[in-house]
Order: sequence, then C-alpha cells, then structure tokens
Amino acid sequence: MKLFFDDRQTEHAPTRELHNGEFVPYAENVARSRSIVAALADWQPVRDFGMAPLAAVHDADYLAFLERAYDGWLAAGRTGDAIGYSFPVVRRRPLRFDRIDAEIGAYSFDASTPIAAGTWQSAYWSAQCALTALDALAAGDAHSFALCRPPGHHAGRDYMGGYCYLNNAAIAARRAQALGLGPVAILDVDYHHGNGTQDIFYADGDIFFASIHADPVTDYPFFWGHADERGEGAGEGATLNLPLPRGTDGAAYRPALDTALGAIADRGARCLIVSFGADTFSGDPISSFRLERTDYGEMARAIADLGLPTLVVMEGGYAVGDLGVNVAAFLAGFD
Ligand code: Q9C
Ligand code: ZN
Repeated sequence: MKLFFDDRQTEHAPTRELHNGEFVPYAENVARSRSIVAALADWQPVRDFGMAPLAAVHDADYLAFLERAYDGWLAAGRTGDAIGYSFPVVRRRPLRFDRIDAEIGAYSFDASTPIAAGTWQSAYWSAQCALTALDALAAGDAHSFALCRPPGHHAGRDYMGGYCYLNNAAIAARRAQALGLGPVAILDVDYHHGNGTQDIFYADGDIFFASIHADPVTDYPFFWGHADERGEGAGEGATLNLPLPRGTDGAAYRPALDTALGAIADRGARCLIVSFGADTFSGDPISSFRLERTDYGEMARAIADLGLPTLVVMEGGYAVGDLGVNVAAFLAGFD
C-alpha cells in the first residue's frame, strides 16, 4: 500500500486548546505525524491539485477566510494563536464583519480549533495528501493511505471544529465521484462522530456515510451522531450512525463494524474512503474506548474483505507513543 505525507503538514502547530475549562497543550500536535512517519517506510510525495477540488466541497468565502485568518489576527494586534469566543448558534446569516473575532466565531463550532501561523499551509497540503492518495486508487491500486494532518472529519462546508479545517475525506470523495470511481461510501471509525462529513453529504443520496463512534450523549461533538440522524431529502437513508458506549472494546465494536460494512455492500459502493482515527485505542488520553493494537488488524481485514478500492485517510489518535505502531497495525491488515 502506498503511503502519502508532505512535510508542510507539520507547519500547523497551535500551542494550546480549551479543554474542560482549562487551557491545555494542543492534543493534535506535530509529534502525532512524526510517530506515524517513523513507524512506516517508503513514503511517497504529495502532488498539488490546486484549489478546485477544495472548492468542490467548501464555500469560497470560508476558504478565503482560512487563508487570510492568521494575517487578520496579527493585523488586529494579537499575538499567539487565533481563537474564537463568540458563536452564532441561534442563526447564521451573511453579515459583513469588521472584527476577526466575529469571523472566527462565524466559521467554527467550537474553541478547540485555533488558527496558527502555519495552519492554512498544513490544511492545504493535508487535503492535497488525500487527493494524491485517491489518485493512486484511480491508477489501479487496491489501497492507499493519506497521513492527513490536520485531520478533517469535523469540518463542514463553511466551518472548522474538532482540530479540523478542511474535510479531507469529503474532498477525496467528491474527487473520486468526478473521476467516475463511484458510487462512493465513507466509513468513519474515529472515536468521535464525523459531524462535518455527515453534514456535507446529509442530503446527498449518492455518497453513503457510515460512522461508528462514542455515543454523543456522553462525548464530543455532542450535537451530532445520534442514531436517529439518517439523512434527509434525497439523502434519506444514506447516513448511518452507530453510537457505542464508553468502555467499548474490540469484541463489542465488531458487530457495529459488521453492520456498517454490510450496509456499504448493500448500497452498491464501488469505492471506499475510511476516516481512520486511532483514538479508539485503550491508551488514548482524550477518549474512552478500549480497542487494542490487534483489533486494528482485524478491523482492516474485515474492511478489506469488501473487496473495494479503499483510501484510508488519517483522522484522530492522541496516544502519541503508540500511534505509529497502531496505524501500522491497521494498514498491515490490508495486505
Ligand atoms: N478540548 C479528532 O479526533 N476536543 N478530533 C473536545 C475539548 C475536541 C477530536 C474537548 C476533540 C476533537 C479528529
Ligand atoms: Zn477523534
């Protein structure tokens, strides 16, 4: 399986995040990607597909905001990472803002997604990483891996959140569709619900989205990922949410995985994108499932048994010391 990563993805390095009422060191740190790079050999270069595939998913005003946000922060006389503190939850409408603080709030749903000096550069190359790995499938590879950092599955068409700025899986899915590789299914096995991906395709019956995650009754992102969210309009039935309780181990996870894989097969998918988070690991510092390294190999073998061209896109996973070997164990299950 070809592996893709670009060093510019490490320029994004926020210093801290707001967690349970305190500022703590940023969990989605550069060491995560270094751990994965060190655990695997033979990385391939990332190519530049430009802005068009990003604009096929994200709104133009949001992309323009992301690109200039940090400069706007500095121009306002600020130092350190740009972070919002006011969010228009009641209603959003297209207002014109004179303050960077208003814009950051309007384009995000939480305070765990600061914008630092290298954020745009890294988010851009993270998306290009997914596109390059998708291209390997278009060229006939059975499986490929994009070490996306920053991750993407919490980002929507015009908002960031949950350490995510650009939705790498969604960008790759639209590209796969455009290349005629569809129907596309997205399987999200990160610990957290992929609310951004769900939102992007919620009314779209052509891209099936299945997610296995911690029950949002107890876990971030709280407001999305409940079992009764099944899509709407033409997308009715094309979203499948399988929330699981805290403490879920590999044995308890497996039936949900089989349900998701069965649904993907039933939908007639011809291409699969896996949003893979290793934050389901027993040792993850911000999560509460109990999967072990051996579970990742089994998970991958079950996914590979679908027999679909499969792009694996990296999402979360914060036990940095184990992260690289866990990802390697997952990817080895595809061989
Ligand atoms: N700090 C991914 O795994 N933190 N994102 C919520 C407050 C955000 C996780 C608790 C967790 C986001 C890609
Ligand atoms: Zn996660």
